Amino acid sequence: MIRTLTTLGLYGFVQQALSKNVYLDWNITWVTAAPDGYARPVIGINGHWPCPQIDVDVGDNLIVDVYNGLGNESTGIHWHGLHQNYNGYMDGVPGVTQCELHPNQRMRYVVPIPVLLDEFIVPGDHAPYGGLEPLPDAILFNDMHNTKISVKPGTTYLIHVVCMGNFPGHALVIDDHDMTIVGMDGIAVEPHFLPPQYLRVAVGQRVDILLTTKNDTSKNYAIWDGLDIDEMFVQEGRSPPPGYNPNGTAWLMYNEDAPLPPPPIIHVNNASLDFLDDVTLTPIDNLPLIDPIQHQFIFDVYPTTVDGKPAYSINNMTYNAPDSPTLYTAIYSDPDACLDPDLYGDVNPFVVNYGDVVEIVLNNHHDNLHPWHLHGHDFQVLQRTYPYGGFFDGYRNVSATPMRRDTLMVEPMGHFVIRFRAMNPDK
Ligand SMILES: [Cu+2]
Repeated sequence: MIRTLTTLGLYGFVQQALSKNVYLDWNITWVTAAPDGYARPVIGINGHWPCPQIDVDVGDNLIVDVYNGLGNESTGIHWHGLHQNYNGYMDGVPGVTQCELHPNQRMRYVVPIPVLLDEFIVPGDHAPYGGLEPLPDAILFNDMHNTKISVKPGTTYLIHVVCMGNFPGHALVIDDHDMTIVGMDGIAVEPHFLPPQYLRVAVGQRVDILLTTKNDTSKNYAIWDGLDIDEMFVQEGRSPPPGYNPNGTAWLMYNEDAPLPPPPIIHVNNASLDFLDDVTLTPIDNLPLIDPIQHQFIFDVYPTTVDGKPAYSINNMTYNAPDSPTLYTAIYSDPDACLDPDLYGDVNPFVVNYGDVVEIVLNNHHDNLHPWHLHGHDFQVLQRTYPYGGFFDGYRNVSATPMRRDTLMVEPMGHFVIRFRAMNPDK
């Protein structure tokens, strides 16, 4: 039986040092793991799961020789959060920035390590399914169940939260501790004191938090993580299976001898008001709104089906894999010809010039929320509606210094508007 997992990672910060080459040899294979007590096949590296930690310093070159030992799946390695500036062919997106890495094939990834707040890697995993998205069977903190995180009293910690599951999003509460948000998707933001709101993290998003521990070490505190029930059940029109537990618990440990308390009970009455609206944050660099724009692309996204299976369309087109990776088509064509959208085939291409300012308006005509991720760039978020906030009909109260990130959630039957300068071609 294949069970699915959804995970939250709390990861360390890379340190400044002299640059060096860091060489790794990875054999990607199926391994059997049972982090929640149920054995299942998972994708591992060199026979291990959890996958090995990579230790690098800012300025290093990470050089990874990857062998696909899966046998029955092609793959690619995406270094989520590393924007691969002028290095797009290392971005690991099969069919777009590279060919699929088929079983028994090898590829060397060379990845410069920039200054950043957080990042994680995603081995590409095709997960075909014949109906609604599979429900996660368990929540893992740092690849474990019932995770205990030891802390010292009276200490301020920088915590990196990474939502690395596939579906759905999460909410995170640390009982009786306040959190201050200082970064999102690697962008440092003006510190934002979280209470009374809760933190919501969509798939692929990263959040950096300061947390100051108590001086009293007599008690431990539960860390509560909840899967987004709206996204899984309410909006999908399905019921939870009997006994389904959408919550996971870990503990902040002050005292090994003290009991492990149950998680707090939280009540979310209004998803749009009780959760922090990340669009209201301000990047610490105060980058002004990028203006004027050279392109405005409007994406109307609808749920649909392909061969009877659920799918989504952008402007009436579902995803068509290009015949050859789009990046290769651009690199190997005549510099003038590569600006012609027809060159790329039936793949819904939007071609822009280097340095152009691009605005994307995304109207979500589905009554569920979805995270959207842009590779290779951070984008400014001009606006994002509450659930059922309607489709784009003009700008509303745009900040002069908009929030930036690389993964953004659009609410059901609502829209967002993002803007970025296209400054990341390949070499
Ligand atoms: Cu990514």
